[in-house]
Amino acid sequence: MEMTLRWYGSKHDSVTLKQIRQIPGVKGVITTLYDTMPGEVWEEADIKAMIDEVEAAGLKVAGIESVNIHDAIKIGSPDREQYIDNYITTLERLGKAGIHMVCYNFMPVFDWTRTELARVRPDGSTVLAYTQEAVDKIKPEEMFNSIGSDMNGFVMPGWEPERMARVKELFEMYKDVDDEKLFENLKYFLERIMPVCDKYDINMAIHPDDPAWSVFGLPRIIINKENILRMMKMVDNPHNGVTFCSGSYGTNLENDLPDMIRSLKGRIHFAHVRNLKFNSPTDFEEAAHLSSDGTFDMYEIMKALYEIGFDGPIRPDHGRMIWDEVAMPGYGLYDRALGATYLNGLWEAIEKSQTRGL
Ligand code: CS2
Ligand code: MN
Repeated sequence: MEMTLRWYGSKHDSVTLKQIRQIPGVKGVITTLYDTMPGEVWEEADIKAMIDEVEAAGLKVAGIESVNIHDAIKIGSPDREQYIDNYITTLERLGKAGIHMVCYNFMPVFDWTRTELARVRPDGSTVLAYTQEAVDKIKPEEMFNSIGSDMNGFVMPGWEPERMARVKELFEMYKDVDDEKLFENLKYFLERIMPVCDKYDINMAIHPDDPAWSVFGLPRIIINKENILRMMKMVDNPHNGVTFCSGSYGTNLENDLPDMIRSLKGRIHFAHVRNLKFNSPTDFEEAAHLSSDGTFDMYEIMKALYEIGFDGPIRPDHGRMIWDEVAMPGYGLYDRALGATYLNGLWEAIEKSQTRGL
């Protein structure tokens, strides 16, 4: 595996490349062109500038999170052709620039959903949290207002105010899209992009829906082992793979994370590893990465990744806000650096115990 950190670019991130380079074992970043909109073609010069900036800091761009998918593609409306063509051009340009992993998601309307961005834990740290009870009480268009003020002045990807202003309209556009239709539209999209992925060896890594169930009655398909295996089979190409995000699949306690990892051997192209602490099956918060701080056995997750021979980029996912840091919720430096170090420690121990036959 290749340890990385997500970076939002010098214009948007409170964390610098210099700081990232000083985290032991972190050699690369996962980034994107944050000023582009879904559906736009990425300019070659912008891609080059992004790579040059990262390389000048002694790091590499280990992959893109995300090249976002235009709603027309998810809805399957006639204008999707143009947006798929644009997506293909962007992939072609990324491939030519030496980028081989692209993360994306296929969630309608909302990207990840949380009901609190700064829940205070007993140690005084603050974390992102979710309760189904809170979601059940509000309308989708109120979602942004309820968390917008907790963003510490940052604009969070997936929660851009311009997009949230259109929530009602977006719901209307998705009204005829159910799970089956969404699967069909995903298949159509993947079939169209696989040739360019084959040509430039680009691994597509779909991010799970978060939480891993339907919110506000919207269809959600990338939620469990059955559905993800269906997706692998429906477009059976090694470039059609997944981002294994423990904190997203893990929102559903019925998902057996190490078992899912083993069943996806060869198709996990990117990993997000974080822990959650459940207070009840529908109330969870994003704990520190350490197993004992949350509900998941992080050793078993890392061991499963090791055993399937996972060699792609991996990153700690959302961190807690600690030591008075002011940053984008989930994306401060300190707790993610601790997370990276902990995951590196687990990996070294697993590797040595296996290679030394202990
Ligand atoms: C991420 C997602 O911050 C997060 O929760 O894991 O927003 C992820 O980047 C997208 O869903 C991937 O397209
Ligand atoms: Mn994730």
